[in-house]
Amino acid sequence: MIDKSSPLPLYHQIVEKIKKQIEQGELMPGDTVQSEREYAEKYEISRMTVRQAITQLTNEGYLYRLKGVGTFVAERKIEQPLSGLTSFTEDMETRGMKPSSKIINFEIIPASASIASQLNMKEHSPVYEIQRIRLADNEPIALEHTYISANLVKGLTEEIVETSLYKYIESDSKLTIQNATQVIEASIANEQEAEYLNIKKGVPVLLIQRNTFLKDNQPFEVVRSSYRSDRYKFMINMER
Ligand code: 16G
Repeated sequence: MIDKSSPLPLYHQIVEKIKKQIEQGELMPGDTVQSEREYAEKYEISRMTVRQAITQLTNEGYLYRLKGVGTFVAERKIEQPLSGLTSFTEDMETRGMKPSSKIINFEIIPASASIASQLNMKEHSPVYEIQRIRLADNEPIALEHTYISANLVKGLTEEIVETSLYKYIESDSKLTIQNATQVIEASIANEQEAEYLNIKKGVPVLLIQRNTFLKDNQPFEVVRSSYRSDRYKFMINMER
């Protein structure tokens, strides 16, 4: 119930109540939430207070609004820890989700000056250029644009990159993936991202660039990925 004598603001109590209903599965992804008027009547509070709560839940990604249709419970975001150098396949399997990939492009091309310098190779050396949509439980989560040094990683095929690139590199190629640097920026979906990720053009996406190294600091991979910001968030533990 709502406790009007509590020092906690009323809108905050509504926020907590709806969050609890979502966490306990009483409200499921895709469910419609009650209208402002219904909540206001139920709890005998003003519609303004309800609106404030719904706005906060929308901003936090728990709910989403469809103009003229209603307010719905959003899918839960995948929370990705930023510790440990893991692959998409490993990340999804750890959560009990089924990873898969759709290949948009797979070819060997001569490296551009920028890619060559990041991969520590001569310009025009051969690199695999791979574009994949990464899916979790058949839902598109990220669009990855990968360059792999073809001098270091040999024998890659389209079939292999439909599953796990890292597994192939470590198990079949017997190379050791050691470390990576990763930069995360905010961006907005362009036409291609919108189409492949099943989102609207112009909505926020998380842009990630990973440069990955084998042992002895040999760069083998440059990846630019766009992650759906409505389905993905990053988490980091900090110590002091
Ligand atoms: C992750 C990596 C990507 C790597 C891929 C390998 C990020 C931002 N990117 O998606 O750099 O190429 O895993 O996944 O984490 P795979 O082994 O499943 O092909």
